[in-house]
Formats: sequence, C-alpha cells, structure tokens
Amino acid sequence: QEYIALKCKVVKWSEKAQEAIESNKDIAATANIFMTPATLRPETMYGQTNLFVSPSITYGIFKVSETDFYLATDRAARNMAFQGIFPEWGIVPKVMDIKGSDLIGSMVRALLSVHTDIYVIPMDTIKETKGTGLVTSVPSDSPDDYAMTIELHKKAAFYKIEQDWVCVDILPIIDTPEYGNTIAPTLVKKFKISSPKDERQLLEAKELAYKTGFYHGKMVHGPFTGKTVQEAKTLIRQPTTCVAAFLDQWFLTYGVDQEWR
Ligand code: ZZB
Repeated sequence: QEYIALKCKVVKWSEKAQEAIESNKDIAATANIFMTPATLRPETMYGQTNLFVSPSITYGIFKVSETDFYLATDRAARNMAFQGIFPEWGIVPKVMDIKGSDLIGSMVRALLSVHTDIYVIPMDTIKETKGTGLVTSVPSDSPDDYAMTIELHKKAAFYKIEQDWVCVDILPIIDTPEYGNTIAPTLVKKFKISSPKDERQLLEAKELAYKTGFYHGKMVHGPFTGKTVQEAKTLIRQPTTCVAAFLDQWFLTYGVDQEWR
C-alpha cells in the first residue's frame, strides 16, 4: 500500500497560527502554505469533510520553493527530503515549528472535495510515526473518521472547538452490496461503536470497510462513477485521466514505508 499526500492550501489561519506565522521572517505574507494529509484511499477524496491534526504533535513548516511551503511532521519531511520533494536532496528545509493545538480552527482548500474549504479539527489518536501526521476526514468511508466526527459534533465545547467547524454532511462516494453507499456509518452502527474510545470495534470496522470497499465497492460519485474501487484507485493517480490531471499540481506522492537514517 502506498500513501498519497494531498496538497491542501491553507486559506485561513486560526488566530494563534496566524500570529506565529506572521512573526516568522522566512515566510512572506504572500506564501502558499499547504497542509499535506496522507491517505491510502485517494478514490474517496470527493467526500473529504475536515482535516484532522493531533493537538499534541509539533509539526514543521518546510520550504519547497520561493513561494511554496509544506506543513507535516519532521519525520515525514525527512522522508520527503530523500525522495526529491525539496530543492536539495537529503536536506530538510525547516523554517519553523508549529503546535498542532494552534492549527485547530484553520481552514484549508480540499480541491477534489465537494466541500471546497474544510476546517482543521483535533484527533487524539493520530500517530506521529505514520504518514505525515495529518489525516483527511472521510466520514462516509472511514469508521474512525465517522466516529470522531460525531464525537466532536456532540462535544464541541469539551474539545474547545466551534460546532459548525465539524462537517456532518456525509456524501455517498462508494456503494457496496453488503453495507450500502455510506459504509462507515453503517458499520459504526452495526458494531455498536459509541465513541472513538471503542478501539477494538473500530479496528474491526476499519478492516471490514477496507476489504468490502476494495473488493466489492463501486464508485457512485465523480468522474469514475460506475467503475470499481480498484479501477478508480489507479485512475485517480494517472496523469492521463481528468482527475489525475491535478496530479502534478496538487498531489505529491512518496512511499512513507521507506525510512531514511
Ligand atoms: C482517507 C481515508 C478514507 C482513509 C477512507 C481511510 C479510509 P491504516 O489503515 O491504519 O494503515 N491515517 C493516515 N495517517 C495517519 C496517522 N498518522 N495516524 C492515524 N491515522 C492516519 O491507516 C491508513 C489511514 O489512516 C489513512 O487513509 C488515513 O485515513 C489514516 F475511507 O485517508 B485514510 C477503511 C478506511 N477508510
């Protein structure tokens, strides 16, 4: 399995992030800063609703060119540096650190999603050692994302966020004979999952969602409607198809399984 990282341009910073970034002399006021969530399911990107960050992870901002910067974990940036993503091979061009908790409430552009601009919200279970430490939320197809979405919507005040940052508008993207066209809510109900703390059931639901989606799923949204998930997974990444025409511009790919030392 290979991760694909998306480029989600920040269109609005939270107050705390804004202050931190404005005070950094290496970042021009006109710079493009992209958050780079890593996904194994590029075919689900039409249904992105939010971007999750871990409040307890410190992220870095890395300089890609005179105008562009990526935001990710140090570990992800180190991997990128050895895969030709940054100007100098093997050099991690970090310009600053920023706390995950300070990013919450920012807004990014999710180009493939029907919800063009999406809010950055917290997820405690994000692992620093996987992907880029940023996760794009697809509550229609990811049980973890659905459970977290419901939790945050129910307890917005507890999580110190605005309830309307949490998008509960769930778009059918993939249909399966077994669990209908929004597999994650169906499985969350079936396994009686009531919060993100139900780890064991969530793991089971995730595995079932991966398998069912991959082997029996058919696209019901976007340019690959009618095609199988297996077909769409490849098509969405090929430069010759309409969605993948974005590939050069909006996606960057790298194998996060590779660790460089
Ligand atoms: C969007 C998406 C849509 C995802 C879906 C899954 C599903 P896994 O399976 O455990 O290896 N992810 C990425 N990075 C992290 C991280 N650092 N910590 C926690 N979760 C992370 O995990 C791969 C998936 O976990 C990734 O693919 C990402 O969410 C999230 F419909 O991206 B995915 C049935 C799953 N469906």
